[in-house]
Amino acid sequence: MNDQIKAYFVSDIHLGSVNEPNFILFHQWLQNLKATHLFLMGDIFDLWIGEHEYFKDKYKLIIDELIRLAKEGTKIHYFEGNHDLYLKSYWQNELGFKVHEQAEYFQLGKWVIRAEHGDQVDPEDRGYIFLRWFLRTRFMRFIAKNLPQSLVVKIGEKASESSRHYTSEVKSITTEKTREKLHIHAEKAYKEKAFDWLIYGHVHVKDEYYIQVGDKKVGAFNLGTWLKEPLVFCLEDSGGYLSKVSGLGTTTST
Ligand SMILES: [Mn+2]
Repeated sequence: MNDQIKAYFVSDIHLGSVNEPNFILFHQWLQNLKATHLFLMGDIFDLWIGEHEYFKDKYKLIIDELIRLAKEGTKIHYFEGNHDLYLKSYWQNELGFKVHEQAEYFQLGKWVIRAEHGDQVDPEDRGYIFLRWFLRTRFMRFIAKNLPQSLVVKIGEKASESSRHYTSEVKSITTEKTREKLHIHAEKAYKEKAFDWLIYGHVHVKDEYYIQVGDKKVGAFNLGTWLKEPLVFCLEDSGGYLSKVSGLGTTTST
């Protein structure tokens, strides 16, 4: 075992049924993955709420691969998105992965990483900020845990659908505006606490931005969404890059 890092970041896959091309692609990619770290950056599943059996059954193939990877030494982190919520009880307490609800910093080799889902990027999005707070109240956690599973799935699917419409609507009208907001967020976050890489998703807009700091450049990369293009971010000691996932788990530089 050497000290070299090979960390992968994926976001906004929005996995639905097991027959979907992206499900098969992601599953194959996991089967072939060799990584020191895997960061699931949120909205991996189009819907996952709490620890209901429905989700564990539906996504068993994916979970089995993640368990295998963890056993073989890959450190797995899962950031909650707005389609996958209340993950701690199952994903952290039972499976042993690290679950995060907001931005976190990591030291990976020589790099300092800031990672976050990205749903807190837009301070003007007051409707969503309220919803995010509301969904994480004790009351809503209680509801999600104690309602019958079939009802949780039904309500969740409706909410997931409107959230996806909301996201794509807000973002498609204003891709340029979205990019602007991402860049403002990156600059602001850097001033609060320095990092070498900022990795996020949520807005469904692939973006590679560099903050100029003296004579060095700091990367702020948005992973976009697998609904448009199956991208992963790979970080090694030599640097980081976005790469496209194609069949049989191979990745190619973009
Ligand atoms: Mn999201």
